[in-house]
Amino acid sequence: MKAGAGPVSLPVPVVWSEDCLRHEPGGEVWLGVRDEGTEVPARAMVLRDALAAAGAPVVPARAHGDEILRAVHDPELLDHLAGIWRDWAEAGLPADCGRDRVVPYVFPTPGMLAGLPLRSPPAVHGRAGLFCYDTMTLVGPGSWAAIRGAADAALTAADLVSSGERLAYALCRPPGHHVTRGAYGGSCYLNNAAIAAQALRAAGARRVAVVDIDAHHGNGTQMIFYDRPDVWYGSLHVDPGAGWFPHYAGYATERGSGDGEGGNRNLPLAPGTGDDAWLAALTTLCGEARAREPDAVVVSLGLDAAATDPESPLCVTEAGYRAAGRLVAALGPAVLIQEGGYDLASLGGLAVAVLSGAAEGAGLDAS
Ligand code: SP5
Ligand code: ZN
Repeated sequence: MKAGAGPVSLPVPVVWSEDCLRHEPGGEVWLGVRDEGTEVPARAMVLRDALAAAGAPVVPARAHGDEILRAVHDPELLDHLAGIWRDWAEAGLPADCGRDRVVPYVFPTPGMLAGLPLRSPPAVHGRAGLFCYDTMTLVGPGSWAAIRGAADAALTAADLVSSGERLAYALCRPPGHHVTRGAYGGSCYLNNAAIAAQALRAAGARRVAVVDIDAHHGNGTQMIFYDRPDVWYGSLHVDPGAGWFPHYAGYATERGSGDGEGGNRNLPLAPGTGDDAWLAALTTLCGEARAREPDAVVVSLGLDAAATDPESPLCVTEAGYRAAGRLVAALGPAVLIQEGGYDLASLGGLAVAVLSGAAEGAGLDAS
Protein backbone atom coordinates (compact mmCIF):
# COMPACT_ATOMS: atom_id res chain seq x y z
CA MET A 1 0.00 0.00 0.00
CA LYS A 2 1.21 3.50 -0.74
CA ALA A 3 2.27 5.62 2.22
CA GLY A 4 -0.61 7.70 3.45
CA ALA A 5 -3.28 5.73 1.61
CA GLY A 6 -6.18 4.34 3.61
CA PRO A 7 -6.86 0.64 3.90
CA VAL A 8 -7.78 -0.94 0.58
CA SER A 9 -10.57 -3.27 1.58
CA LEU A 10 -11.70 -3.67 -2.04
CA PRO A 11 -8.42 -4.04 -3.93
CA VAL A 12 -9.68 -3.39 -7.47
CA PRO A 13 -8.87 -0.07 -9.16
CA VAL A 14 -11.97 1.78 -10.34
CA VAL A 15 -11.21 3.83 -13.44
CA TRP A 16 -13.38 6.91 -13.57
CA SER A 17 -13.96 9.74 -16.02
CA GLU A 18 -15.80 12.81 -14.77
CA ASP A 19 -16.94 13.36 -18.37
CA CYS A 20 -19.24 10.32 -18.13
CA LEU A 21 -21.75 12.55 -16.31
CA ARG A 22 -22.07 14.88 -19.31
CA HIS A 23 -24.19 12.45 -21.34
CA GLU A 24 -27.80 13.31 -20.62
CA PRO A 25 -29.80 11.24 -23.09
CA GLY A 26 -33.01 12.96 -22.07
CA GLY A 27 -35.00 9.75 -22.19
CA GLU A 28 -35.57 7.22 -24.92
CA VAL A 29 -38.12 6.85 -27.69
CA TRP A 30 -39.48 3.36 -27.22
CA LEU A 31 -42.33 2.07 -29.37
CA GLY A 32 -43.01 5.58 -30.54
CA VAL A 33 -43.25 7.21 -27.12
CA ARG A 34 -40.51 9.24 -25.44
CA ASP A 35 -40.19 8.34 -21.79
CA GLU A 36 -37.65 9.25 -19.16
CA GLY A 37 -35.32 6.29 -19.79
CA THR A 38 -33.15 4.51 -17.25
CA GLU A 39 -29.59 5.08 -18.54
CA VAL A 40 -29.12 8.23 -16.43
CA PRO A 41 -26.02 10.03 -15.08
CA ALA A 42 -26.99 9.11 -11.50
CA ARG A 43 -26.04 5.50 -12.32
CA ALA A 44 -22.39 6.46 -12.52
CA MET A 45 -22.50 8.48 -9.29
CA VAL A 46 -24.13 5.60 -7.40
CA LEU A 47 -21.54 3.12 -8.68
CA ARG A 48 -18.57 5.36 -7.92
CA ASP A 49 -19.77 6.31 -4.45
CA ALA A 50 -20.54 2.72 -3.43
CA LEU A 51 -17.20 1.38 -4.66
CA ALA A 52 -15.24 4.23 -3.07
CA ALA A 53 -17.09 3.72 0.22
CA ALA A 54 -16.18 0.02 0.07
CA GLY A 55 -12.52 1.02 -0.15
CA ALA A 56 -11.75 0.68 -3.84
CA PRO A 57 -9.11 3.11 -5.15
CA VAL A 58 -10.59 5.51 -7.72
CA VAL A 59 -8.19 6.19 -10.61
CA PRO A 60 -8.77 8.92 -13.22
CA ALA A 61 -9.09 7.83 -16.84
CA ARG A 62 -6.17 8.94 -18.97
CA ALA A 63 -6.74 10.49 -22.40
CA HIS A 64 -5.78 8.18 -25.27
CA GLY A 65 -5.52 8.65 -29.03
CA ASP A 66 -7.98 7.17 -31.53
CA GLU A 67 -5.84 4.29 -32.81
CA ILE A 68 -7.57 1.47 -30.94
CA LEU A 69 -11.02 3.04 -31.47
CA ARG A 70 -10.37 3.12 -35.21
CA ALA A 71 -9.29 -0.52 -35.20
CA VAL A 72 -12.60 -1.55 -33.62
CA HIS A 73 -15.00 0.88 -35.32
CA ASP A 74 -15.48 2.39 -38.74
CA PRO A 75 -13.81 5.81 -38.60
CA GLU A 76 -17.02 7.18 -40.14
CA LEU A 77 -18.97 6.12 -37.04
CA LEU A 78 -16.50 7.98 -34.81
CA ASP A 79 -16.69 11.10 -36.96
CA HIS A 80 -20.49 10.89 -37.04
CA LEU A 81 -20.79 10.68 -33.25
CA ALA A 82 -18.26 13.46 -32.74
CA GLY A 83 -20.18 15.86 -35.00
CA ILE A 84 -23.85 14.91 -35.09
CA TRP A 85 -24.98 17.09 -32.17
CA ARG A 86 -23.22 20.17 -33.57
CA ASP A 87 -24.84 19.60 -36.96
CA TRP A 88 -28.27 19.02 -35.37
CA ALA A 89 -27.95 22.23 -33.33
CA GLU A 90 -26.68 24.25 -36.31
CA ALA A 91 -29.69 23.08 -38.32
CA GLY A 92 -31.91 24.72 -35.68
CA LEU A 93 -33.65 21.52 -34.68
CA PRO A 94 -33.48 22.02 -30.87
CA ALA A 95 -35.50 25.23 -31.26
CA ASP A 96 -37.92 23.53 -33.66
CA CYS A 97 -40.70 22.12 -31.49
CA GLY A 98 -38.27 21.08 -28.78
CA ARG A 99 -36.22 18.59 -30.76
CA ASP A 100 -33.57 18.77 -28.06
CA ARG A 101 -31.82 15.47 -28.80
CA VAL A 102 -30.69 13.69 -31.96
CA VAL A 103 -33.31 11.04 -32.76
CA PRO A 104 -33.33 9.35 -36.17
CA TYR A 105 -36.53 8.76 -38.08
CA VAL A 106 -35.38 6.93 -41.21
CA PHE A 107 -32.97 4.02 -41.38
CA PRO A 108 -31.21 2.76 -44.53
CA THR A 109 -31.98 -0.93 -44.00
CA PRO A 110 -30.71 -3.46 -46.55
CA GLY A 111 -34.30 -3.93 -47.73
CA MET A 112 -34.79 -0.22 -48.36
CA LEU A 113 -31.57 0.14 -50.34
CA ALA A 114 -32.22 -3.07 -52.26
CA GLY A 115 -28.72 -2.91 -53.68
CA LEU A 116 -28.35 0.85 -54.05
CA PRO A 117 -25.06 2.22 -52.74
CA LEU A 118 -25.29 3.61 -49.23
CA ARG A 119 -24.90 7.40 -49.35
CA SER A 120 -24.57 10.01 -46.65
CA PRO A 121 -27.54 12.41 -46.97
CA PRO A 122 -26.58 16.08 -46.67
CA ALA A 123 -29.49 16.91 -44.33
CA VAL A 124 -28.69 16.10 -40.73
CA HIS A 125 -32.23 14.85 -40.04
CA GLY A 126 -31.80 12.33 -42.85
CA ARG A 127 -28.27 11.41 -41.81
CA ALA A 128 -29.20 10.78 -38.14
CA GLY A 129 -30.15 7.17 -38.95
CA LEU A 130 -27.04 6.38 -40.98
CA PHE A 131 -25.06 4.91 -38.08
CA CYS A 132 -27.85 4.24 -35.58
CA TYR A 133 -30.19 1.26 -35.53
CA ASP A 134 -32.88 2.22 -33.02
CA THR A 135 -34.85 5.19 -31.66
CA MET A 136 -33.89 4.84 -28.01
CA THR A 137 -30.24 5.93 -28.15
CA LEU A 138 -30.40 9.73 -28.10
CA VAL A 139 -27.53 12.17 -28.53
CA GLY A 140 -27.31 15.51 -26.70
CA PRO A 141 -24.76 18.30 -26.24
CA GLY A 142 -22.54 16.46 -23.73
CA SER A 143 -22.83 12.99 -25.21
CA TRP A 144 -19.61 12.87 -27.21
CA ALA A 145 -17.46 13.96 -24.24
CA ALA A 146 -18.95 11.15 -22.17
CA ILE A 147 -18.69 8.57 -24.96
CA ARG A 148 -15.01 9.42 -25.44
CA GLY A 149 -14.45 9.47 -21.66
CA ALA A 150 -15.93 5.98 -21.34
CA ALA A 151 -13.58 4.72 -24.07
CA ASP A 152 -10.64 6.34 -22.26
CA ALA A 153 -11.71 4.61 -19.04
CA ALA A 154 -11.74 1.24 -20.85
CA LEU A 155 -8.30 1.96 -22.38
CA THR A 156 -6.88 3.02 -19.01
CA ALA A 157 -8.17 -0.15 -17.33
CA ALA A 158 -6.66 -2.22 -20.16
CA ASP A 159 -3.33 -0.41 -19.65
CA LEU A 160 -3.40 -1.29 -15.96
CA VAL A 161 -3.94 -4.99 -16.67
CA SER A 162 -1.38 -5.01 -19.49
CA SER A 163 1.17 -3.57 -17.10
CA GLY A 164 0.60 -6.21 -14.45
CA GLU A 165 -2.54 -5.45 -12.45
CA ARG A 166 -4.51 -8.66 -11.94
CA LEU A 167 -7.87 -6.82 -12.19
CA ALA A 168 -9.12 -3.39 -13.19
CA TYR A 169 -12.66 -2.07 -13.45
CA ALA A 170 -13.68 0.71 -15.84
CA LEU A 171 -16.79 2.59 -14.77
CA CYS A 172 -17.86 3.20 -18.34
CA ARG A 173 -20.89 5.36 -19.01
CA PRO A 174 -22.51 5.27 -21.48
CA PRO A 175 -22.25 1.49 -21.85
CA GLY A 176 -21.04 -0.13 -25.06
CA HIS A 177 -21.71 -3.78 -25.86
CA HIS A 178 -24.55 -3.19 -28.35
CA VAL A 179 -22.33 -1.20 -30.75
CA THR A 180 -21.14 -3.00 -33.87
CA ARG A 181 -18.23 -1.95 -36.02
CA GLY A 182 -20.39 0.60 -37.81
CA ALA A 183 -23.66 1.15 -35.92
CA TYR A 184 -24.74 2.27 -32.44
CA GLY A 185 -27.87 1.50 -30.44
CA GLY A 186 -29.19 0.01 -27.21
CA SER A 187 -28.15 3.06 -25.13
CA CYS A 188 -24.57 2.44 -26.33
CA TYR A 189 -22.37 4.55 -28.65
CA LEU A 190 -18.86 3.04 -28.73
CA ASN A 191 -18.03 -0.53 -27.74
CA ASN A 192 -15.91 -0.09 -24.61
CA ALA A 193 -15.44 -3.85 -24.09
CA ALA A 194 -14.27 -4.40 -27.68
CA ILE A 195 -11.95 -1.41 -27.29
CA ALA A 196 -10.46 -2.98 -24.14
CA ALA A 197 -10.05 -6.34 -25.89
CA GLN A 198 -8.32 -4.71 -28.86
CA ALA A 199 -6.03 -2.76 -26.51
CA LEU A 200 -5.06 -5.97 -24.70
CA ARG A 201 -4.25 -7.56 -28.07
CA ALA A 202 -2.17 -4.55 -29.09
CA ALA A 203 -0.25 -4.79 -25.80
CA GLY A 204 0.70 -8.38 -26.50
CA ALA A 205 -2.10 -10.70 -25.36
CA ARG A 206 -2.27 -13.44 -28.02
CA ARG A 207 -5.81 -14.54 -27.23
CA VAL A 208 -8.50 -12.60 -25.40
CA ALA A 209 -11.78 -13.98 -24.06
CA VAL A 210 -14.76 -11.65 -23.62
CA VAL A 211 -17.31 -12.91 -21.10
CA ASP A 212 -20.55 -10.91 -21.18
CA ILE A 213 -22.88 -11.18 -18.18
CA ASP A 214 -25.09 -8.19 -18.95
CA ALA A 215 -28.76 -9.26 -19.03
CA HIS A 216 -28.88 -8.44 -22.75
CA HIS A 217 -26.88 -10.07 -25.51
CA GLY A 218 -23.83 -8.03 -26.55
CA ASN A 219 -24.62 -8.13 -30.24
CA GLY A 220 -22.06 -5.45 -31.02
CA THR A 221 -19.14 -7.22 -29.42
CA GLN A 222 -20.20 -10.51 -30.97
CA MET A 223 -20.22 -9.07 -34.49
CA ILE A 224 -16.98 -7.09 -34.10
CA PHE A 225 -15.11 -10.32 -33.39
CA TYR A 226 -17.37 -12.76 -35.29
CA ASP A 227 -14.80 -13.77 -37.88
CA ARG A 228 -11.68 -13.25 -35.80
CA PRO A 229 -9.82 -16.16 -34.19
CA ASP A 230 -7.95 -14.02 -31.64
CA VAL A 231 -10.92 -12.79 -29.58
CA TRP A 232 -13.46 -15.30 -28.28
CA TYR A 233 -16.91 -14.00 -27.23
CA GLY A 234 -19.29 -15.73 -24.86
CA SER A 235 -22.52 -14.40 -23.37
CA LEU A 236 -25.35 -15.36 -21.09
CA HIS A 237 -28.46 -13.23 -21.45
CA VAL A 238 -32.21 -13.28 -21.56
CA ASP A 239 -33.41 -15.14 -24.65
CA PRO A 240 -33.96 -12.59 -27.44
CA GLY A 241 -36.52 -14.98 -28.88
CA ALA A 242 -38.65 -14.44 -25.77
CA GLY A 243 -39.17 -10.81 -26.77
CA TRP A 244 -36.08 -9.07 -25.45
CA PHE A 245 -33.60 -6.59 -26.91
CA PRO A 246 -31.59 -6.94 -29.15
CA HIS A 247 -34.17 -9.26 -30.79
CA TYR A 248 -32.08 -9.99 -33.93
CA ALA A 249 -28.98 -11.53 -32.32
CA GLY A 250 -28.03 -13.60 -29.31
CA TYR A 251 -29.27 -17.01 -30.42
CA ALA A 252 -27.41 -20.21 -29.59
CA THR A 253 -26.90 -21.02 -33.27
CA GLU A 254 -24.55 -18.02 -33.74
CA ARG A 255 -21.12 -19.65 -33.47
CA GLY A 256 -18.79 -17.36 -35.45
CA SER A 257 -17.75 -17.51 -39.10
CA GLY A 258 -14.69 -17.85 -41.30
CA ASP A 259 -11.51 -17.76 -39.22
CA GLY A 260 -13.73 -17.13 -36.19
CA GLU A 261 -15.83 -20.27 -36.66
CA GLY A 262 -16.47 -21.77 -33.21
CA GLY A 263 -15.22 -18.62 -31.48
CA ASN A 264 -18.63 -17.35 -30.41
CA ARG A 265 -20.92 -18.82 -27.78
CA ASN A 266 -24.41 -17.70 -26.71
CA LEU A 267 -26.31 -19.16 -23.79
CA PRO A 268 -29.79 -17.60 -23.92
CA LEU A 269 -31.78 -17.96 -20.70
CA ALA A 270 -35.50 -18.01 -20.05
CA PRO A 271 -37.13 -14.98 -18.42
CA GLY A 272 -37.26 -15.60 -14.67
CA THR A 273 -33.88 -17.36 -14.53
CA GLY A 274 -32.33 -16.99 -11.05
CA ASP A 275 -28.97 -17.59 -9.39
CA ASP A 276 -28.72 -21.37 -9.76
CA ALA A 277 -29.34 -21.65 -13.50
CA TRP A 278 -27.52 -18.36 -14.22
CA LEU A 279 -24.40 -19.49 -12.38
CA ALA A 280 -24.58 -22.95 -13.96
CA ALA A 281 -24.62 -21.30 -17.41
CA LEU A 282 -21.75 -19.00 -16.38
CA THR A 283 -19.74 -22.00 -15.19
CA THR A 284 -20.25 -23.62 -18.61
CA LEU A 285 -19.26 -20.39 -20.36
CA CYS A 286 -16.15 -19.93 -18.22
CA GLY A 287 -15.13 -23.54 -18.94
CA GLU A 288 -15.28 -22.82 -22.65
CA ALA A 289 -13.40 -19.54 -22.21
CA ARG A 290 -10.68 -21.31 -20.23
CA ALA A 291 -10.31 -23.95 -22.95
CA ARG A 292 -9.19 -21.15 -25.33
CA GLU A 293 -6.26 -20.44 -22.96
CA PRO A 294 -6.73 -16.67 -23.05
CA ASP A 295 -3.86 -14.42 -21.99
CA ALA A 296 -6.39 -11.85 -20.80
CA VAL A 297 -10.12 -11.58 -20.16
CA VAL A 298 -12.63 -8.78 -20.68
CA VAL A 299 -15.84 -8.97 -18.68
CA SER A 300 -18.86 -7.06 -19.97
CA LEU A 301 -20.23 -6.42 -16.54
CA GLY A 302 -23.90 -5.59 -16.74
CA LEU A 303 -25.73 -5.46 -13.42
CA ASP A 304 -29.14 -5.60 -15.07
CA ALA A 305 -29.56 -9.37 -14.59
CA ALA A 306 -30.48 -8.49 -10.99
CA ALA A 307 -33.99 -9.32 -9.84
CA THR A 308 -34.52 -5.65 -8.98
CA ASP A 309 -33.68 -4.33 -12.44
CA PRO A 310 -36.43 -2.65 -14.47
CA GLU A 311 -34.92 -3.57 -17.87
CA SER A 312 -34.67 -7.36 -17.66
CA PRO A 313 -36.64 -10.34 -16.36
CA LEU A 314 -33.64 -12.23 -14.95
CA CYS A 315 -33.64 -12.74 -11.17
CA VAL A 316 -30.03 -12.78 -10.00
CA THR A 317 -29.21 -11.73 -6.40
CA GLU A 318 -26.23 -9.91 -4.87
CA ALA A 319 -24.88 -13.31 -3.77
CA GLY A 320 -25.21 -14.50 -7.37
CA TYR A 321 -23.19 -11.53 -8.61
CA ARG A 322 -20.52 -12.15 -5.97
CA ALA A 323 -20.21 -15.77 -7.14
CA ALA A 324 -20.07 -14.58 -10.76
CA GLY A 325 -17.21 -12.25 -9.88
CA ARG A 326 -15.29 -15.20 -8.44
CA LEU A 327 -15.85 -17.31 -11.56
CA VAL A 328 -14.83 -14.73 -14.15
CA ALA A 329 -11.81 -13.41 -12.26
CA ALA A 330 -10.43 -16.92 -11.81
CA LEU A 331 -9.96 -17.08 -15.60
CA GLY A 332 -6.92 -14.80 -15.55
CA PRO A 333 -5.96 -11.12 -15.72
CA ALA A 334 -9.23 -9.32 -16.32
CA VAL A 335 -10.56 -5.93 -17.37
CA LEU A 336 -14.09 -5.43 -16.08
CA ILE A 337 -16.19 -3.05 -18.15
CA GLN A 338 -19.39 -1.54 -16.79
CA GLU A 339 -22.35 -2.18 -19.10
CA GLY A 340 -26.04 -1.98 -18.06
CA GLY A 341 -27.70 -1.99 -14.64
CA TYR A 342 -30.49 0.47 -13.95
CA ASP A 343 -31.99 0.10 -10.48
CA LEU A 344 -30.39 2.97 -8.60
CA ALA A 345 -31.33 1.54 -5.20
CA SER A 346 -29.50 -1.78 -5.68
CA LEU A 347 -26.74 -0.86 -8.16
CA GLY A 348 -24.12 0.04 -5.54
CA GLY A 349 -24.53 -3.16 -3.56
CA LEU A 350 -24.39 -5.25 -6.71
CA ALA A 351 -21.18 -3.58 -7.89
CA VAL A 352 -19.48 -4.03 -4.51
CA ALA A 353 -20.60 -7.69 -4.45
CA VAL A 354 -19.29 -8.53 -7.92
CA LEU A 355 -15.97 -6.73 -7.46
CA SER A 356 -15.49 -8.33 -4.02
CA GLY A 357 -16.12 -11.73 -5.58
CA ALA A 358 -13.70 -10.88 -8.39
CA ALA A 359 -10.98 -9.93 -5.90
CA GLU A 360 -11.51 -13.30 -4.19
CA GLY A 361 -11.46 -15.18 -7.50
CA ALA A 362 -8.24 -13.45 -8.47
CA GLY A 363 -6.65 -14.27 -5.11
CA LEU A 364 -6.24 -10.62 -4.16
CA ASP A 365 -6.12 -9.95 -0.44
CA ALA A 366 -7.91 -7.03 1.12
CA SER A 367 -5.27 -5.17 3.10
C1 SP5 B 1 -26.42 -1.72 -22.13
C2 SP5 B 1 -27.82 -2.19 -21.98
O1 SP5 B 1 -28.16 -2.81 -20.99
N1 SP5 B 1 -28.67 -1.85 -22.93
C3 SP5 B 1 -30.00 -2.30 -22.81
C4 SP5 B 1 -30.83 -1.74 -23.86
C5 SP5 B 1 -32.18 -2.34 -23.80
N2 SP5 B 1 -33.15 -1.32 -23.65
C6 SP5 B 1 -34.45 -1.77 -23.97
C7 SP5 B 1 -35.38 -0.67 -23.71
C8 SP5 B 1 -36.75 -1.14 -23.55
C9 SP5 B 1 -37.63 -0.06 -23.05
N3 SP5 B 1 -37.44 0.25 -21.69
C10 SP5 B 1 -38.67 0.39 -20.99
C11 SP5 B 1 -38.55 -0.17 -19.61
C12 SP5 B 1 -39.84 -0.75 -19.16
N4 SP5 B 1 -39.68 -1.40 -17.89
ZN1 ZN C 1 -28.23 -4.78 -20.55
